[in-house]
Amino acid sequence: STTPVNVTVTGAAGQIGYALLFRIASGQLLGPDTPVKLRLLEIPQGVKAAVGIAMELDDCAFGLLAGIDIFDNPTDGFDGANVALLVGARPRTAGMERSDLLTANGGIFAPQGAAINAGAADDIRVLVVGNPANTNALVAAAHAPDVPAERFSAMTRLDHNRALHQLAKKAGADLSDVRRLTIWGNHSATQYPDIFHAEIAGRPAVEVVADQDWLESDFIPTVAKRGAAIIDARGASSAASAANAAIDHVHSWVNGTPEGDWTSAAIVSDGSYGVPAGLISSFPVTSTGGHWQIVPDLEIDAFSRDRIDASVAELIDERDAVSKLGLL
Ligand code: NAX
Repeated sequence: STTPVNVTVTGAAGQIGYALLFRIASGQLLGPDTPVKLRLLEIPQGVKAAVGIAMELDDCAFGLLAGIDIFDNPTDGFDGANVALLVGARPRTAGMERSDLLTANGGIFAPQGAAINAGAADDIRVLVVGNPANTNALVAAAHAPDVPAERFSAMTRLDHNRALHQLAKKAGADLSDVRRLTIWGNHSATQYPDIFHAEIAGRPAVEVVADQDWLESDFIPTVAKRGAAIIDARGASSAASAANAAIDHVHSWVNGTPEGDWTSAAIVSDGSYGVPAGLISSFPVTSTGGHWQIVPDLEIDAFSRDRIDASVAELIDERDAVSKLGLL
């Protein structure tokens, strides 16, 4: 179809925004046959920089870019949106208590959810990137009662991609041979990257690697703490890799996941795997027809159970905290 898809990006003038917008406009989000209209949402102080990015987008002469509009309020920013990438958030600053962080982000994601409810297109799909991503998605979804909860998701695809690389490197395998990895739980240091169902060139990953010590003391902490390692090395948080993961997430959601494989995304729980229904938690997921499905019936051993439970406990804590703050 030649009708452009409206893609709203919040935090458009930030570092992830800068890495993301050019890839969306070049067709990597929705494919080479789908024109896009960008709706850039910033806070008033970010608008001038967003105008500059729009100038650069114009200067790329992307054939698929059907228009760019810039907004400083969510009501206009989400009007008619088909896809919304919620990147802008309030970062944790030194000395900030968790309740301060959740309150500040509630002040962003509650009105954005309400604006999505009021004005987004019927097929709206929302990806929350801004941290704390799972709980921000929960808050946004709670303020959009007319939008099915399954249309709200939070990003663990960067964690998934980080895990893919680490496992392929350890096994000396091609990335394309690694399948069925899973990130469970929260996009935080408690996340659990699970290789017990993973395969490398068709063989169980745990047989190929067969190194429990590596799994516990290297793989899991390396994946979970990769964000901090990037900040340490680069002096700035992950941006291009985060943008890449956001592209991957939406592309998988809209265009489907390959037969025989799955990916990871934080989506609303239906109670699967002991994750309380309604929480937005990362699961192994496939997508067909534009809908995520949680991969069913995986066996979870005691080692995995403990780690999934720990991350889910953190999500329950965050949910209870935003609930107490009146944000749900
Ligand atoms: P930046 O600080 O570079 O950019 C954030 C932008 O958001 C700024 O331009 C700011 O003006 C804008 N903004 C703030 N409040 C807004 C609002 N209410 N409406 C619209 N725009 C608003 O941060 P950046 O490095 O781009 O990171 C953005 C978010 O992604 C952060 O919350 C960060 O923690 C999170 N990340 C999430 C990841 C994930 O895997 N889920 C990984 C990367 C990243 O750490």
